[in-house]
Amino acid sequence: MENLQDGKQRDLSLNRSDGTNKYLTTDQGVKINDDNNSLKAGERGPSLLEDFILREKITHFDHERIPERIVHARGSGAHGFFEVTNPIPELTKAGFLKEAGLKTPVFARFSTVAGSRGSTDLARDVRGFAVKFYTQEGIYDLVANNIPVFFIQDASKFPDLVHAVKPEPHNEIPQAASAHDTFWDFISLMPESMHMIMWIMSDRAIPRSYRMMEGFGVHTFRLINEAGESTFVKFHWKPKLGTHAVAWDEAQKISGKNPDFHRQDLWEAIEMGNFPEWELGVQIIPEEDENKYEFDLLDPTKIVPEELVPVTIVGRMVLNKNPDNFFAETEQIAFHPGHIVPGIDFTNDPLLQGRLFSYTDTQLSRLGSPNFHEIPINRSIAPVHNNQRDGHMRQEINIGRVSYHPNSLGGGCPYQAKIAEGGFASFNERIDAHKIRERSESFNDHFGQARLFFNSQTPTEKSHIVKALRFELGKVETTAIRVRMLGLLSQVDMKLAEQVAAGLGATVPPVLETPINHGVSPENEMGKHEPQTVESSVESSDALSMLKNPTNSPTIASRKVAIICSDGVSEACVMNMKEALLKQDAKGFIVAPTLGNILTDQDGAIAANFSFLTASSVLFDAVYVPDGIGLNALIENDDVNEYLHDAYKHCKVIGADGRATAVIGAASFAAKISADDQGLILTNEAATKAFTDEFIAAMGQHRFWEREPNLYN
Ligand code: HDD
Repeated sequence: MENLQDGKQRDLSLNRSDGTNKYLTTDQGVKINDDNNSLKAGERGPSLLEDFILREKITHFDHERIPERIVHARGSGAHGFFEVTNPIPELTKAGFLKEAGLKTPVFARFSTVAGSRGSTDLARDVRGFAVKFYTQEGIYDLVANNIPVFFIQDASKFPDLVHAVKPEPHNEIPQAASAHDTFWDFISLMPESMHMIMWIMSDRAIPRSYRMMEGFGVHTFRLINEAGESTFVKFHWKPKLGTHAVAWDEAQKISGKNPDFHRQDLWEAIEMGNFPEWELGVQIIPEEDENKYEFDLLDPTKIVPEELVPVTIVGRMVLNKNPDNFFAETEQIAFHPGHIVPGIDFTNDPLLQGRLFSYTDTQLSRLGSPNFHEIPINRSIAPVHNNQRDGHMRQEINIGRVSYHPNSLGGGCPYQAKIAEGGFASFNERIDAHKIRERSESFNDHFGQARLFFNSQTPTEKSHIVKALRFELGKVETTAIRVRMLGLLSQVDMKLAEQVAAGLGATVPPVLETPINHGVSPENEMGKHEPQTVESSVESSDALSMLKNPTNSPTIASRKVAIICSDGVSEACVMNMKEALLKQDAKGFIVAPTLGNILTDQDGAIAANFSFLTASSVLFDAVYVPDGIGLNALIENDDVNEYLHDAYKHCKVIGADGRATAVIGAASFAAKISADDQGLILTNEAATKAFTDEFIAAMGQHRFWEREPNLYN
C-alpha cells in the first residue's frame, strides 16, 4: 500500500505474488512434482500428449508476448506521487490540483518513439513523458513529450509520419533512427514540421537521462472551474536536475556499450534513493486571449513563448518506487489523452482530437480486450460502477440481474452524478460551423517559430543542430530529398542551410519549391495554404535553449565518475574523491585493467567496480585519474587512452592530480589542451580539497562544449 497524505491509497499489493516459500504449481493450482522432465513413453521414448503440465507451460510461454506499442514501444517507468504546492482552485475544480499538500499516486513512463521494444535508449528521437494520475475522481493521463511541439498539425497525417520514420518496409532498416530516405522524404514535403525538426535536431533528442528532461503537454487544454468557466492551459514539467544532453557521438557509442542506459539510470537512481523530481507548471491563457497571438493556440506546431505567458508552478512529482514487474506494470500500462477528470477539458486542436480516438483503439489491439482498465496498473482508485459487461478476460464479477440504465429492478443504480456531485460535463463550447475538410489559415506559419527556436540557441547548440542535420541528411541517399530539405532550412535561417549544405557537398537551392501535396488538398495546393513565415513577436527565448535554460541548476547529484586506477594508485586520492562525490550525492566508480582488487600505494586493496572491458568512458559523466606509483601502466594502456580521448571529445570534465597529470600529458589530445579549458582540472598536488572542489564545481557545469569546433560561424 502506498501511504499518501490524503488518506486515499493505491493498493500496490493487488494481484501480487512473489512465490517465496511456496510450492511450484500449475495454473490450476496442482502441485508439481517434477518440473525438469516431460512425460515420456520409456526413458528414451517419445513425449506423451497427456502431459498437461508440459502443455500448459509451453502454451503459456508461446503466448507470453503481446504486440508492442505501435509507437513509443521502448520505454521505462516508475511509481511516485504528485503533490500540490500552489493550488489553483479558481481555475480548475480538479480535486488533485485544488488543495496544497494533497498527494496523488502516479505512474510515469518515458519512452522513445520510433524504435522497437528492444531498441537503444539513446536514439535521436522525441521522448515520451506520460504520467498517469490515480486521482480520487478517476484516472487523469497527461500523455506528453519532452518537446513542446509536434511534427504535424492534423491527426490524419500521423500514420504517414510514423510509416516514414519507422524502418523502411522492404528491408526493415534502420532501427530506431530517423536518418533515412523515407523520413526525410516525408518531412521535405511537410513544411509544417520545420519547427519540430529544429527541436529534434537539437540536443533535446539525446537526453543525458530521463530524469533530466522537460515534459510538455504540447496541445492547449482547458481548465474548468466550479462555475464552469474555461481557461486555456499548456502543461510543463521542469526537472529538478536541470535539462541536459549527451553528445551525438557519445549517444551512438552508448547505444553499443549499454543500450539500456536510460532505463538503468532511472532504475538505479530510484534504488539509490536519488528520487527523480519535476515541478508541474502551467501557462494560463484567459479565454478572451484566444486570438491575441500571431499563432493559433490550437496549432500543435506552436509554443506559447514563456516571455508572453510565464509558467506558474502548481506542484511537484517525485518518482520513488521502481516497478516490481516490468511487463505487468510498465508494459501493460495504458495511457490515453482522453482520460480526463472534471476540471480539465480538451480544445479543438485537430491533432488532439485524433489522439482522442487512437489511444483506446490501440489498447484494444495491444492488450487485447476492452477490459484493459481492470489490469492492476490501469485501475482507478475511484470506484468504478457501470453497465459495461463481459469481454475477454473480464475480472470483475458483477452481481445482480441489472446491466442497463435506466432501470427500476436495480433501484436505478448505478445512478448518474450531478455536476455538483462530481459528474463530468464537457465544456459548453459554442460551435456553429460548416462541415469542412480543411486546415485553418491560422495554421499557415511553418517557419516563424522554427526561426524563434533557432535564434534562441547558443552558438554551441546551433553548431550541434548543423551537425545533426549533416548526419541525418548525409544518410539520405536521394539527392532531391536533401536539396528539398536545404530549401526548407533556408526559410528558417540561410546560414544554417549553407552550413548544412557545406557538410553535404551541396548548395542551397535559390528558390523554395512549394512541395507538392504539402499536407493540403489539391484544390488548396497553390492557394491559401502556401507555407508562410510569420515573425514571432518574441525574438529569442532563453527557456528554449538547454544551455541558457533558467531552470538548470549546477547540481551533480546522481552523476557518475570513472576513477581510472591500476596497482600503485594513491589510496588517499581515491578516498578523497569518493568522499567528496558522496557528499554531493554523486558516485565514484573504480575502473581498472581487471576486476578484483587493485593494490594501493599503501599496500591496501581497493575493489574494482568495472574493468576497462566492462565499462566505457561514455557511461560516465567525468573521468578522474588519481596520483600513484607505476602510472606508466596507464600511460601505455590503449583502453585508458580511449577513455580519456572520448571524455575529451565529449567535452566532459577530466581531472588528474600529482603524478597522474603525466597520463593526461601523454593523451592523444594533449597538444590541443587550451589554458582556458575549465573542464580540465590538473594539479601537481595530490588528494587536496581544493582539487575535488574544483572538479565538482566543473562537473556542475555538465559539459565544456567550447572544446568543439563550431560549425555555425
Ligand atoms: Fe501518441 C503513444 C505522446 C501524437 C497515437 N503517444 C504515445 C505515448 C506518448 C505519446 C508519450 C506513449 C505512452 C506510453 O508510455 O504508453 N503522441 C504523444 C504526443 C503527441 C502524440 C505528445 C502529440 C502532441 N499519438 C499522437 C497522434 C496519434 C497518436 C497524433 C494518433 C492519431 N500514441 C498514439 C498511439 C500510442 C501512442 C498509437 C501507441 C501506444 C499507445 O498509444 O498506447 O495510440
